[in-house]
Amino acid sequence: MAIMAESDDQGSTLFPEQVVDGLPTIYSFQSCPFCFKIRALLGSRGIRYADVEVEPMKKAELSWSEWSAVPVFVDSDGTAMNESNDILHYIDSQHGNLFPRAGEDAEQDRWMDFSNQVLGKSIVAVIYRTFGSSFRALEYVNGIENFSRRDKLVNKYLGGFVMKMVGRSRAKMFDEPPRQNLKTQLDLLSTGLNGDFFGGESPNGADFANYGILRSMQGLEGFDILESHPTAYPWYSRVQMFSGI
Ligand SMILES: N[C@@H](CCC(=O)N[C@@H](CS)C(=O)NCC(=O)O)C(=O)O
Repeated sequence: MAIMAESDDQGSTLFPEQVVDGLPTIYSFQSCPFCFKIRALLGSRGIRYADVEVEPMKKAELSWSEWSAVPVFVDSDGTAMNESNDILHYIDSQHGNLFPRAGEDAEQDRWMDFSNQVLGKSIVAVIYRTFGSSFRALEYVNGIENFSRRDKLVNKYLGGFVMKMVGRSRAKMFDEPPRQNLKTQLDLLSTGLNGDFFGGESPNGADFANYGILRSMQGLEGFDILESHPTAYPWYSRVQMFSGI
Protein backbone atom coordinates (compact mmCIF):
# COMPACT_ATOMS: atom_id res chain seq x y z
CA MET A 1 0.00 0.00 0.00
CA ALA A 2 1.38 3.44 -0.93
CA ILE A 3 2.18 5.64 2.02
CA MET A 4 0.47 8.99 1.74
CA ALA A 5 1.81 11.43 4.28
CA GLU A 6 1.53 15.18 4.04
CA SER A 7 2.10 17.91 6.58
CA ASP A 8 -0.66 20.27 7.64
CA ASP A 9 -0.13 23.87 8.80
CA GLN A 10 0.55 22.80 12.39
CA GLY A 11 3.25 20.39 11.23
CA SER A 12 1.33 17.26 12.28
CA THR A 13 1.22 14.39 9.82
CA LEU A 14 -1.80 13.67 7.69
CA PHE A 15 -2.65 10.21 6.37
CA PRO A 16 -5.73 10.77 4.19
CA GLU A 17 -5.33 7.34 2.56
CA GLN A 18 -5.97 5.66 5.89
CA VAL A 19 -9.42 7.24 6.29
CA VAL A 20 -12.09 4.62 5.59
CA ASP A 21 -15.32 5.70 3.82
CA GLY A 22 -14.60 9.35 4.64
CA LEU A 23 -15.27 8.66 8.32
CA PRO A 24 -13.14 9.11 11.45
CA THR A 25 -11.34 5.77 11.62
CA ILE A 26 -10.10 3.73 14.59
CA TYR A 27 -7.41 1.12 14.07
CA SER A 28 -8.11 -1.28 16.92
CA PHE A 29 -8.25 -4.77 18.40
CA GLN A 30 -11.84 -5.74 19.12
CA SER A 31 -10.92 -6.62 22.71
CA CYS A 32 -8.53 -3.73 23.48
CA PRO A 33 -9.47 -1.75 26.63
CA PHE A 34 -7.92 1.48 25.33
CA CYS A 35 -9.91 1.20 22.08
CA PHE A 36 -13.22 0.98 23.97
CA LYS A 37 -12.49 4.43 25.44
CA ILE A 38 -12.57 5.90 21.94
CA ARG A 39 -15.68 3.98 20.84
CA ALA A 40 -17.44 5.14 24.04
CA LEU A 41 -16.74 8.83 23.42
CA LEU A 42 -17.60 8.66 19.70
CA GLY A 43 -20.80 6.77 20.57
CA SER A 44 -21.80 9.32 23.20
CA ARG A 45 -21.49 12.13 20.64
CA GLY A 46 -23.36 10.21 17.96
CA ILE A 47 -20.34 10.30 15.63
CA ARG A 48 -20.28 7.64 12.89
CA TYR A 49 -16.87 6.03 12.51
CA ALA A 50 -15.04 3.20 10.78
CA ASP A 51 -13.30 0.55 12.86
CA VAL A 52 -10.39 -1.33 11.23
CA GLU A 53 -9.50 -4.59 12.97
CA VAL A 54 -5.73 -4.92 13.33
CA GLU A 55 -4.29 -8.44 13.30
CA PRO A 56 -2.41 -8.53 16.64
CA MET A 57 0.70 -10.47 15.60
CA LYS A 58 1.83 -8.85 12.33
CA LYS A 59 -0.15 -5.59 12.61
CA ALA A 60 0.05 -5.15 8.83
CA GLU A 61 -2.89 -2.73 9.02
CA LEU A 62 -0.58 -0.28 10.85
CA SER A 63 2.40 -0.63 8.50
CA TRP A 64 1.79 2.92 7.18
CA SER A 65 2.52 4.36 10.63
CA GLU A 66 5.34 4.38 13.14
CA TRP A 67 2.97 3.07 15.82
CA SER A 68 2.80 -0.54 16.94
CA ALA A 69 0.05 -0.26 19.55
CA VAL A 70 -3.68 0.38 19.15
CA PRO A 71 -5.76 2.49 19.23
CA VAL A 72 -4.57 4.65 16.38
CA PHE A 73 -7.12 7.28 15.39
CA VAL A 74 -7.30 8.87 11.95
CA ASP A 75 -9.76 11.75 11.71
CA SER A 76 -11.74 12.25 8.51
CA ASP A 77 -9.20 14.87 7.30
CA GLY A 78 -6.35 12.35 7.78
CA THR A 79 -5.00 13.73 11.09
CA ALA A 80 -3.52 10.65 12.77
CA MET A 81 -2.58 10.08 16.40
CA ASN A 82 -2.14 7.43 19.07
CA GLU A 83 -2.44 7.26 22.90
CA SER A 84 -6.02 6.76 24.02
CA ASN A 85 -6.21 9.65 26.49
CA ASP A 86 -4.77 12.08 23.91
CA ILE A 87 -7.30 10.81 21.38
CA LEU A 88 -10.17 11.45 23.83
CA HIS A 89 -8.98 15.03 24.26
CA TYR A 90 -8.57 15.52 20.52
CA ILE A 91 -12.06 14.20 19.70
CA ASP A 92 -13.69 16.31 22.41
CA SER A 93 -11.81 19.40 21.19
CA GLN A 94 -13.27 18.83 17.70
CA HIS A 95 -16.80 17.97 18.87
CA GLY A 96 -18.16 20.42 21.44
CA ASN A 97 -15.35 20.92 23.96
CA LEU A 98 -17.52 19.43 26.66
CA PHE A 99 -14.76 18.56 29.14
CA PRO A 100 -11.47 20.23 30.20
CA ARG A 101 -8.23 19.70 28.25
CA ALA A 102 -5.20 17.99 29.84
CA GLY A 103 -3.65 20.30 32.44
CA GLU A 104 -6.89 22.21 33.08
CA ASP A 105 -8.47 19.92 35.68
CA ALA A 106 -6.14 18.03 38.04
CA GLU A 107 -8.85 15.56 39.12
CA GLN A 108 -9.78 14.62 35.56
CA ASP A 109 -6.07 14.25 34.72
CA ARG A 110 -5.53 12.05 37.78
CA TRP A 111 -8.37 9.68 36.96
CA MET A 112 -7.55 9.51 33.25
CA ASP A 113 -4.04 8.51 34.30
CA PHE A 114 -5.53 5.96 36.72
CA SER A 115 -7.33 4.30 33.79
CA ASN A 116 -4.00 3.46 32.14
CA GLN A 117 -1.62 3.07 35.05
CA VAL A 118 -3.86 1.19 37.49
CA LEU A 119 -7.22 0.03 36.13
CA GLY A 120 -5.89 -1.20 32.77
CA LYS A 121 -3.20 -3.23 34.49
CA SER A 122 -5.64 -4.55 37.12
CA ILE A 123 -8.06 -5.95 34.55
CA VAL A 124 -5.26 -7.58 32.55
CA ALA A 125 -4.16 -9.43 35.71
CA VAL A 126 -7.72 -10.78 36.10
CA ILE A 127 -8.65 -11.54 32.47
CA TYR A 128 -5.40 -13.39 31.79
CA ARG A 129 -5.16 -15.07 35.21
CA THR A 130 -5.31 -18.65 33.91
CA PHE A 131 -4.57 -20.27 30.54
CA GLY A 132 -8.28 -21.04 30.17
CA SER A 133 -9.39 -17.45 30.76
CA SER A 134 -6.60 -16.19 28.53
CA PHE A 135 -7.56 -18.41 25.55
CA ARG A 136 -11.21 -17.46 26.07
CA ALA A 137 -10.32 -13.75 25.90
CA LEU A 138 -8.54 -14.34 22.58
CA GLU A 139 -11.46 -16.39 21.22
CA TYR A 140 -12.79 -13.24 19.52
CA VAL A 141 -10.20 -13.65 16.71
CA ASN A 142 -12.23 -16.60 15.38
CA GLY A 143 -15.05 -14.18 14.55
CA ILE A 144 -12.91 -11.82 12.46
CA GLU A 145 -13.68 -12.59 8.82
CA ASN A 146 -10.50 -11.30 7.22
CA PHE A 147 -8.08 -13.15 9.54
CA SER A 148 -6.71 -16.32 7.95
CA ARG A 149 -7.21 -19.69 9.64
CA ARG A 150 -3.52 -19.66 10.60
CA ASP A 151 -3.74 -16.13 12.07
CA LYS A 152 -6.73 -17.22 14.15
CA LEU A 153 -4.90 -20.22 15.59
CA VAL A 154 -1.67 -18.33 16.25
CA ASN A 155 -3.47 -15.42 17.89
CA LYS A 156 -5.65 -17.58 20.09
CA TYR A 157 -2.99 -19.98 21.34
CA LEU A 158 0.34 -18.14 21.05
CA GLY A 159 -1.37 -14.81 21.85
CA GLY A 160 -3.21 -16.45 24.76
CA PHE A 161 0.04 -17.88 26.11
CA VAL A 162 1.86 -14.54 25.82
CA MET A 163 -1.04 -12.70 27.49
CA LYS A 164 -1.07 -15.21 30.36
CA MET A 165 2.57 -14.21 30.97
CA VAL A 166 1.68 -10.51 30.72
CA GLY A 167 -1.17 -11.11 33.19
CA ARG A 168 1.25 -12.67 35.64
CA SER A 169 3.66 -9.74 35.40
CA ARG A 170 0.78 -7.24 35.88
CA ALA A 171 -0.41 -9.19 38.94
CA LYS A 172 3.02 -8.73 40.53
CA MET A 173 2.52 -4.95 40.48
CA PHE A 174 -0.19 -5.17 43.14
CA ASP A 175 -0.16 -6.32 46.76
CA GLU A 176 -3.42 -8.26 46.59
CA PRO A 177 -4.34 -11.22 44.36
CA PRO A 178 -5.88 -10.11 41.00
CA ARG A 179 -9.60 -10.46 41.80
CA GLN A 180 -9.29 -8.85 45.23
CA ASN A 181 -7.10 -6.09 43.76
CA LEU A 182 -9.70 -5.26 41.10
CA LYS A 183 -12.34 -4.91 43.82
CA THR A 184 -10.00 -2.58 45.75
CA GLN A 185 -9.38 -0.47 42.63
CA LEU A 186 -13.13 -0.20 42.01
CA ASP A 187 -13.52 1.03 45.61
CA LEU A 188 -10.86 3.63 44.86
CA LEU A 189 -12.46 4.60 41.52
CA SER A 190 -15.75 5.17 43.35
CA THR A 191 -14.12 7.85 45.53
CA GLY A 192 -13.42 9.92 42.38
CA LEU A 193 -17.09 10.21 41.39
CA ASN A 194 -18.64 13.63 41.69
CA GLY A 195 -22.25 12.57 41.93
CA ASP A 196 -23.33 10.59 38.88
CA PHE A 197 -20.03 10.89 36.99
CA PHE A 198 -16.39 11.93 37.43
CA GLY A 199 -17.54 14.97 35.45
CA GLY A 200 -20.51 15.70 37.78
CA GLU A 201 -23.82 15.75 35.90
CA SER A 202 -22.29 14.56 32.64
CA PRO A 203 -19.32 12.33 31.74
CA ASN A 204 -15.87 13.84 31.28
CA GLY A 205 -12.60 12.35 30.01
CA ALA A 206 -12.14 10.32 33.20
CA ASP A 207 -15.56 8.69 32.74
CA PHE A 208 -14.87 7.63 29.14
CA ALA A 209 -11.32 6.51 30.00
CA ASN A 210 -12.27 4.27 32.94
CA TYR A 211 -15.52 3.07 31.41
CA GLY A 212 -13.67 1.99 28.25
CA ILE A 213 -11.19 -0.07 30.23
CA LEU A 214 -13.97 -1.88 32.11
CA ARG A 215 -16.17 -2.27 29.01
CA SER A 216 -13.50 -4.51 27.48
CA MET A 217 -14.13 -7.05 30.28
CA GLN A 218 -17.81 -7.53 29.48
CA GLY A 219 -18.30 -11.26 28.89
CA LEU A 220 -14.84 -12.13 30.16
CA GLU A 221 -13.29 -13.42 33.39
CA GLY A 222 -13.79 -10.96 36.25
CA PHE A 223 -16.74 -8.93 34.94
CA ASP A 224 -18.74 -10.31 37.88
CA ILE A 225 -16.47 -8.28 40.20
CA LEU A 226 -17.70 -5.08 38.56
CA GLU A 227 -21.32 -6.30 38.41
CA SER A 228 -21.39 -6.87 42.14
CA HIS A 229 -19.80 -3.54 43.06
CA PRO A 230 -22.42 -1.31 44.72
CA THR A 231 -21.07 2.05 43.42
CA ALA A 232 -18.91 1.27 40.40
CA TYR A 233 -21.55 -0.81 38.58
CA PRO A 234 -24.35 1.82 38.74
CA TRP A 235 -21.80 4.39 37.46
CA TYR A 236 -20.72 1.96 34.70
CA SER A 237 -24.36 1.51 33.66
CA ARG A 238 -24.86 5.29 33.52
CA VAL A 239 -21.85 5.80 31.24
CA GLN A 240 -23.02 2.86 29.14
CA MET A 241 -26.37 4.62 28.59
CA PHE A 242 -24.49 7.69 27.34
CA SER A 243 -22.06 5.84 25.09
CA GLY A 244 -24.45 3.27 23.67
CA ILE A 245 -21.74 0.61 23.50
N1 LIG B 1 -0.86 3.89 26.39
C1 LIG B 1 -1.52 3.32 25.23
C2 LIG B 1 -1.62 1.82 25.45
C3 LIG B 1 -2.06 1.10 24.20
C4 LIG B 1 -1.81 -0.40 24.29
O1 LIG B 1 -1.06 -0.89 25.15
N2 LIG B 1 -2.47 -1.14 23.40
C5 LIG B 1 -2.25 -2.57 23.33
C6 LIG B 1 -3.53 -3.31 23.02
S1 LIG B 1 -4.69 -3.28 24.32
C7 LIG B 1 -1.29 -2.84 22.18
O2 LIG B 1 -1.56 -2.50 21.05
N3 LIG B 1 -0.16 -3.46 22.52
C8 LIG B 1 0.87 -3.76 21.56
C9 LIG B 1 0.84 -5.18 21.13
O3 LIG B 1 -0.12 -5.89 21.38
O4 LIG B 1 1.80 -5.55 20.47
C10 LIG B 1 -2.90 3.97 25.09
O5 LIG B 1 -3.45 4.46 26.08
O6 LIG B 1 -3.41 4.03 23.96
